[in-house]
Amino acid sequence: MRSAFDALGGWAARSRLPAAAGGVLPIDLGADDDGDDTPDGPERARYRAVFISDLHLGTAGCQARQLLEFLKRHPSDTLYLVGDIIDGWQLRRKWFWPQSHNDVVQKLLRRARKGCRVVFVPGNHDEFARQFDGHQFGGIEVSNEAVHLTADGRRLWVVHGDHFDGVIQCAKWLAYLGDNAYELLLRLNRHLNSLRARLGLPYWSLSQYLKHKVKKALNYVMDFERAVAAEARSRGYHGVVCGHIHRPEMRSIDGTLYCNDGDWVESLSALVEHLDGRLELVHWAPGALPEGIAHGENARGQTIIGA
Ligand SMILES: [Mn+2]
Repeated sequence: MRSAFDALGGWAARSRLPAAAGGVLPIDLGADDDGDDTPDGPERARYRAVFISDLHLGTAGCQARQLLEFLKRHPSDTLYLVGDIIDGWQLRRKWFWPQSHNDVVQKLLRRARKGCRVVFVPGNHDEFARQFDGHQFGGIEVSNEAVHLTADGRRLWVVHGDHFDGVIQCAKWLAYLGDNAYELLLRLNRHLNSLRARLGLPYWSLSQYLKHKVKKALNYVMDFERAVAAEARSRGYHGVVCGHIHRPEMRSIDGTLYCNDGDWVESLSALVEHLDGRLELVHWAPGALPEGIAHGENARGQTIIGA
């Protein structure tokens, strides 16, 4: 459901929010030591590139601790932050900034300081950053769209993806719902699953259930994927890396590689490029879940690697 709400949120933001909020980022730049002893320098990198998006820092749904664990174990030469990193919309409504979210931001800045090239491609929830296209913050490059060249010579267009909402008609009915509805849904889902855990039942994702049940949402996803791949193809790229719809995917669409790195609200997924240029979608096992819940598959039935 995030996808569709998010999508419509994009329209809402463009229509009613000022383009440049101009707010000060709630980042504490104080401590340098995040307790991670693993050097992030290129000499120790296990991955050529890592792509993550839709962290939604500043919302209760963000799985910041899981993300920190993932980042510690996935050093890379280049790290792409493919949008919706800090949720400016939610922060404007209600201030929510726990220590773990601050730790993520510090970790990203630290990684940039240690020699990792960090590229931030803003999304619709952090569109305030789009005005800083071409600038740098603490070593993090801001770029409204980027091009990644893989080790095997493929040119990938890196973009958040919200600009494709406008060309997709199927999701218009969702305009009547909003971000708050999604937050409520996630909270409901958490309570439901803590109850299910106590009853010894496996994790069950309400929003994933709805996503699969609501045909229009599915149509939206398909249309989104095709639209993004088609645009990448028309621009002459071999493929595209995006986020936005919170649905991890890597497949060829009419000969163009479509990669969606997922999100850190539910999917806990990332796209990685190995040193030889091979791309892989990785699913982080939610280590914080109680015993007996993570059975090697995540909520979408995909095999988990990592952890
Ligand atoms: Mn988005």
